[in-house]
Formats: sequence, structure tokens, C-alpha cells
Amino acid sequence: MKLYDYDIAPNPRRARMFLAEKGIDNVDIVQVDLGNKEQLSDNFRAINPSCIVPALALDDGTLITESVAICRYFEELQPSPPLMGRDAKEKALVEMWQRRVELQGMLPAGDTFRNSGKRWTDRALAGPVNYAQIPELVNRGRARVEYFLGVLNEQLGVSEFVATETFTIADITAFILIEFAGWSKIEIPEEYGALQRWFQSTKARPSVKV
Ligand SMILES: N[C@@H](CCC(=O)N[C@@H](CS)C(=O)NCC(=O)O)C(=O)O
Repeated sequence: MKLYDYDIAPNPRRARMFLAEKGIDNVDIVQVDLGNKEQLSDNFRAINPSCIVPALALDDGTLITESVAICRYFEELQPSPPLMGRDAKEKALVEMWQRRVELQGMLPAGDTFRNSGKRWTDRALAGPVNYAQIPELVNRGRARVEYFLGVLNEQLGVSEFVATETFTIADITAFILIEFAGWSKIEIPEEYGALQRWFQSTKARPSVKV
């Protein structure tokens, strides 16, 4: 089993954090140098035609992409500690927050980051197809992330963790979102005490170091 990774990229880090929280350390990690566009090389396209990481190659030849699908695979292999909910209600809440954080946080943060700067000219979206930047998405993405940080702050005012009363994949994705948004200088406002408290305590978890 091999996990294709790039250590500074946000999405593969979600998978690595998940593995670390589970205490799984027997997966071969293979770096794909996104900085040098190795994801677009013929070699990597033959492994993953979607040209993205993370990607998990199983020993039987199956390829699993999408960080949440990779996490789901490990959750089923090793249910403890549960990171995707323990019963019907928790599983639904984890899924709900997971999707909110991705759709209302990660995607707009990506819009802001990738639609500005020369580095991403014609690479505004990850994947095999080149797409031009749309400068209008920079400010819209910023406004959407800023709004969503308020949603998270409100939720963390009434719940210790993002989705349930225990740490889950939704916390991992929200933590990565905030670090990723920081690359575009979108910070947690001082007055968002609940979000600040949760961010600092998540940052202290050993899984953040992987
Ligand atoms: N929805 C995918 C997103 C994967 C993704 O966008 N990965 C980025 C790294 S964070 C990538 O491979 N980028 C390649 C590129 O920019 O060409 C997931 O959750 O795994």
C-alpha cells in the first residue's frame, strides 16, 4: 500500500493527520513533487490520471483518491479511535460538517489562493486540465471564508469540537482550512474566542506535526 503525498499541500496533510490520529504508521509514503509539477508527469498520470494527491494505491492495484475516501478506507480497516462518528446521528453530523468545511471553507480558500499570483496562471484548479485564473474569485473567496470562520466560531461556542463532542475528521479539515487560509493572510479574528481556543488546542495535538 502506497500513499502518494506532498508534504506541504493541504489535502494530503488531511490524510496524514487522520492516519496519525489512528496511530497507523505502516503506510509507505511517496512524495510527488507538486512544486516541480511532477503530478503532471507521464509517470504519475499512469498512476493517477486525475493528477492530484493524496492518492492511495492498494496492493491489489485499486487506486483511491479524494482525501475523505482515503480516510473512510482507514476508518473501516481500523475503527478505533472513531474519527467519522460512532452512531447514526454522529455519522450524519460529521458528514454535514465535513461537507460544510470543504464546500464553504476549503473551496473558497482555494479560489482566493489559486486565482492570485503568477505561480498559478493557467493552473487555477488542480487536475489534468489547465484553467485560467478568474481574478474576481479572489475577493469573493476571501469574503466566503471570513463568513465561514464566523459559522465555525459560533459552532465552537456550543461544542468542544466541530461536529460532535469528540475529535473527528471535521476537526482535521477545519484545522487544515484555517492554516491554508492563512497562506492568503486570512486569519481568525481576535474576537472569535471559541475558534481561537479550539485552534490552539488542535494545534497542540501530535498529529499536527506529521
Ligand atoms: N478533493 C481532493 C482535492 C485534492 C487536491 O486538490 N490536491 C492538491 C494538493 S492540496 C493537488 O494535488 N494539486 C495538484 C495541482 O495543483 O496540480 C481531495 O480532497 O483529495
